[in-house]
Amino acid sequence: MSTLRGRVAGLPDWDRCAVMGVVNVTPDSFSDGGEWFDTELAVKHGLDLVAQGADLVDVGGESTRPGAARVDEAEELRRVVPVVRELSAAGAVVSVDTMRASVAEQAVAAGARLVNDVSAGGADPAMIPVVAASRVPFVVMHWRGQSIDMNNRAVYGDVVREVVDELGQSMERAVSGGIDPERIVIDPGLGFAKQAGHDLALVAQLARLRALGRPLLVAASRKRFLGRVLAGGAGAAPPPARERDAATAAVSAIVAREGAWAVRVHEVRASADAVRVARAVEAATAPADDVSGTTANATGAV
Ligand code: PMM
Repeated sequence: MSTLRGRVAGLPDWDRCAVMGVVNVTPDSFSDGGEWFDTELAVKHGLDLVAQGADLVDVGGESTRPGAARVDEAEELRRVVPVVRELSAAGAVVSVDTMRASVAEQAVAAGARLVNDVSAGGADPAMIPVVAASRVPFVVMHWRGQSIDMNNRAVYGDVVREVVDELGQSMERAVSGGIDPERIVIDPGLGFAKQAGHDLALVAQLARLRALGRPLLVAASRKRFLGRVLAGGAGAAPPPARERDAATAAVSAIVAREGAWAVRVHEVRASADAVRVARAVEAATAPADDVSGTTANATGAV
């Protein structure tokens, strides 16, 4: 199955779906706004996520929630770089969540091993050359423009086909800009210029994104579509973002089983369990794999 997940040059091979824990060094993220808006607290939170089972820690200093305005460059650097430096020094595999080439460049200099740009290089023309020169892996996410008005762009005929086509174009732009294709990760961009039905269709048909031939990152954590699902009836109020973690872990199990390379989540523990269960089920399904320890225990109890 690891052939399904694929490998990303320059990063460890986790032999199961990896878990990327989120550290938002922001006062205003939709999911955990303000909680880690301090270098020391953010570093401690990142280390806690690693202790809970995060394989990577994604550090971001700019909220991308629908309607969010941009943060200025100096402020983003101030938020992100010290946290990346300290987490990297402590041995964490750190990714930087930024749309700015200058932030990506300084974060890589501070130890970041992956650049996660929700705009796939679309927001800053210097991003692709910087990533190509630094030879770190790059997340190419499906994006149709800045958060301030992205909901107006949530218009699709066949959402999966259009996301695959547009991701393919973004990948081509990255590769022709010098990024090694073996270092590219793709991401359907759940919630970015998408309504709940679009997000669900992308999760349901994740296998169609494999046509792009690169490992898949899925970031469903606490997003609006889960709020819609949990609300039940039309017009009912969705639970707050923080009450969507069990639903997030359910998505982690589903997409891990579908061959996702990684899930990006705020609450790590449950998704770390979910991807391990998915891996054990996968091993039990493939007779050639080693299933020792995943079947009945020594007493025969199940
Ligand atoms: N979503 C958010 C932020 N960064 N990065 C990737 N690759 N994919 C996503 O879907 C994504 C992202 C949304 O904000 P959050 O940090 O509060 O989840």
